[in-house]
Amino acid sequence: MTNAPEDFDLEAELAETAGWDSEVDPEERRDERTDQTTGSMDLAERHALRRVVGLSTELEDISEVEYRQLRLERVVLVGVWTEGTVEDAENSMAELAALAETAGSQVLENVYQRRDKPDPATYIGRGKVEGVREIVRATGADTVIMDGELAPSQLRNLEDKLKVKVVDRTALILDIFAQHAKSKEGQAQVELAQLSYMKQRLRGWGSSLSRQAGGIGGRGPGETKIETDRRRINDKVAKLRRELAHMKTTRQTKRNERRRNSIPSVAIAGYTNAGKSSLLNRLTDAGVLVEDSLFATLDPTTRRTTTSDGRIYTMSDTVGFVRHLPHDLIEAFRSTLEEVAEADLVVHVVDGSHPDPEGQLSAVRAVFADIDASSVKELVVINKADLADPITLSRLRQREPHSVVCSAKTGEGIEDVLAAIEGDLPRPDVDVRLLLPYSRGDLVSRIHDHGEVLTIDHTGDGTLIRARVSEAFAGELELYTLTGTPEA
Ligand SMILES: Nc1nc2c(ncn2[C@@H]2O[C@H](COP(=O)(O)OP(=O)(O)OP(=O)(O)O)[C@@H](O)[C@H]2O)c(=O)[nH]1
Ligand SMILES: [Mg+2]
Repeated sequence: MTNAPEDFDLEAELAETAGWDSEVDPEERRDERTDQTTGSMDLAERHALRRVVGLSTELEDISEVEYRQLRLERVVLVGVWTEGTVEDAENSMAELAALAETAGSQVLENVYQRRDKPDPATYIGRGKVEGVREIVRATGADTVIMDGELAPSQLRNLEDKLKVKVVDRTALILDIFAQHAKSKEGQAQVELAQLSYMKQRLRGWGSSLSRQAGGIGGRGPGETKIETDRRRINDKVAKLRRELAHMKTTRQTKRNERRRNSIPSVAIAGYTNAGKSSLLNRLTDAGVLVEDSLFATLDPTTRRTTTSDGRIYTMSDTVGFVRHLPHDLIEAFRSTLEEVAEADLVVHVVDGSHPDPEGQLSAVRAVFADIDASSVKELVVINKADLADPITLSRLRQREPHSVVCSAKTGEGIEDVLAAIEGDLPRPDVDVRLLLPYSRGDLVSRIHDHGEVLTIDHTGDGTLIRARVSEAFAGELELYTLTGTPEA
């Protein structure tokens, strides 16, 4: 157990870092210069952050193992900015603030540091840790949230120095998912992701607990406990996987049913808060929850709808994506995300009023690649046209030739979206000429629902129809198919 890569010797590490406070980090010196020129630590700007009061976010004990509860109330956000422009860094911090607020925390301060790469021991520069400590003390924050996925050792070192709870962006996203999952399947998926995250970090939490008990290096009993915890987590993971596999079968059955009837499916996907649920509501009167919050939707909703010529297809809303979506979550949500991979068309919604819509498009496509959905036909819907800058809209239109602009809020462009979706749906492609007896009204309505009716005549012998239908359906209709040259 102690040989696991993430396990390192805490005592040795602490001894090694004992002198840090008096050392000046070389990164740090340059950092201070950068700060002066960019004004990135500008106090006024930091205070400009919206403050949201209330709502503690105590995670329920999601497993029987001893689990570090996330109670994020008064938080300080800390980022490391390694590449890109100042604007990119600020967008990233603004997104972290939105995530923190969605989780129910009050953001007190927001600081980031320019570095070539995160410090292996403390993520931010060693000298900067003291600065953050000052901020924590001055604001009375109880938690520091780091903008990234940190190694357990980094979290532990930071907690040791900052004397408050330190969580990373991944834990924060998992926490939001845990709060928002409603369906049984969604809850099981989040729990699975949380367990995988925890499992890799048991040692980290463990040392904090043992510190409370007074023995920093107190391995003996602690180790045994971690062993048991790990085993219990493994058992729980196995149980959840079995349950999820069962739920997947149920969904697969429904999907097969749709496929048998050749009902085309459209998946609405995109960055979180882009307006996916609003668009589904606009297009189908779905009545799905819309909220100005990140990851408002976790459980996919599917609605049946029809094209202007009456063919049935389905449209589903899906969980939103975000930059660096935690890998544990993608894994856990894989079966839900398969809906996107198996759709006939992906409607990729992007928020045209966001400061970096291109960044959102590529973050979403990175997830598409991860879930093998890159080959599905994609229609880009540039939403929030009512708020967006026209220059941004035309830039996006140019970059994404297969796109439409709309506002799910005002309804502007919605007709164009519908037309574009219809144009992209697979079309039934077998021409048939049928004479159906009047007793088979059911078949006539199925042809209306799933095929394209070209002509229809009610004759003395029955309903005479020329239509285009799918190959499978054409097979079913064989008995009534007329051969020979159609009469005029
Ligand atoms: N101004 C404006 N606001 C919009 C538009 N579309 C959606 N919104 C708002 O954007 C916010 C997010 O909308 P949702 O439809 O919940 O977004 P989503 O993509 O489903 O978000 P998640 O489920 O959280 O990933 C809500 O406050 C909506 O009212 C639009 O066209 N214009
Ligand atoms: Mg939604």
